[in-house]
Amino acid sequence: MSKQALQTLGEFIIDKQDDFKYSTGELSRLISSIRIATKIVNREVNKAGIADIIGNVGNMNIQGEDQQKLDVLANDIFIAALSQREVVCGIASEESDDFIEVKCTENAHLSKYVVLIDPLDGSSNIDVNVSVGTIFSIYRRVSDPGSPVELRDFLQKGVNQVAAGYVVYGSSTMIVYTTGNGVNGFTLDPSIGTYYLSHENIKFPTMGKIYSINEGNYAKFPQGVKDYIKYCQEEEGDRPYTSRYIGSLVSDFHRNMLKGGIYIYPQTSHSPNGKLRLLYEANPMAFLAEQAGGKCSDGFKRIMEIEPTELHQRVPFFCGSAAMVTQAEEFMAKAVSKN
Ligand code: P6P
Repeated sequence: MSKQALQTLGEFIIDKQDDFKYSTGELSRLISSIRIATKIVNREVNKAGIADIIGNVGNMNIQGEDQQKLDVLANDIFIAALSQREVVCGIASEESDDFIEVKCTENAHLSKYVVLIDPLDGSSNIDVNVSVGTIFSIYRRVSDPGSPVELRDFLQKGVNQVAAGYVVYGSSTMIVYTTGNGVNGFTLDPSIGTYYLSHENIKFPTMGKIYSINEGNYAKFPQGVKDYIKYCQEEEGDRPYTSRYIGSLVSDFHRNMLKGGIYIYPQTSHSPNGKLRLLYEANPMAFLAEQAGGKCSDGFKRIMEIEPTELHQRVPFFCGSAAMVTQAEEFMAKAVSKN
C-alpha cells in the first residue's frame, strides 16, 4: 500500500479549522501569516553567517540588551506579515517598548485577535551559530471591536490564550504550535519552502532525566533550587540526571518535550523575578507544555494563572515533564517552610 503523503501545515490548518470555536477562518489566516514570516526569518537566520548582518546595531531594546541586527530584522518581518493581512488589531513584541496598534489597512481594527511575540529568542547565540527561536502567543481582544486596542487586550492571563507556538531555527527549522487541541510539530523542507507534519500530537514524557538550568548562577539561586539540583546530581535510583543547557529557551524546551526533562530559570538574588518574560515567553511555552501533558509554574503556582500587570514583566519559570516540575516545586516548598 502506498505511504500516505505527509500533510503540509497549510492542509493541517484547513483540516483543523472546525476545531476553533466560532471559526471564521481568521485564526487560520493568522497562523498562516506567522508561517510566512517564519520562512523569511529562516532565510535570514540561515544566511546570517555570510550576509554580514550579524553583530550589534548599537541600539538597546527595552530589556537593556544589545539588539542584534537579526533581532531587529525578525521583528520587522513579523510585524509586516501580521499587519498587512488584517488578521490582528494589535501586536506586542519583546523588541518594542509599547504595543503596536495595527492601522495600516482599512479593517485591521475589526480583527478580534492580538499577538504577543518574541521574534528572535536566544539571539545572543546567533554569532556562534547556535539555534535560536521565535515564540508567539495569541489572544482574543477584550476591548470593543473597532475601538482602539488597549493595554488590557495584552495583559491577559495565560489561560485565555487562543493559540501559542514556537519556531526553532536549528539543524532543521520547525514550527510547533497549539490551538488548545494538542501540540503538533511541522518541519520545513527549505528546498520548496513547505512545512510538513513531522511530530503529530506531541506528548511530554511524564518523567525525564534531563535538567536544564544555568548553573553559573548557582550561588544566587533560592535554596529550593539548590536542593533540587543536588537531588538531580545524587547517585541514587535513576540519578544522576543529565544536565543540558543550550542557552536558547526554545531549543532546551523542544528537546525536553521530546525526550523528557525540566527547564528552570528561577528567581535569583540579582533578578527577583527571574529573566523570562511572562507574556511572550512563559505563557506560550506553558500553554504548549500543558497541552502536551507537561507542567509549568513559577516554582509555586501555575504560570497561566498569573494576572499580568506589565507588558514586559518577568517571572520565575519551571517547565517540563509533570513529575519533574512537581518534584522541583516540592523542594521549593520545603525550603520556604524551613525559613
Ligand atoms: P542565561 C535568551 O536570552 C533567553 O531568554 C532564553 O532563550 C535562554 O534560555 C535564557 O535567556 C538564557 O539566559 O542567563 O542563562 O544566558
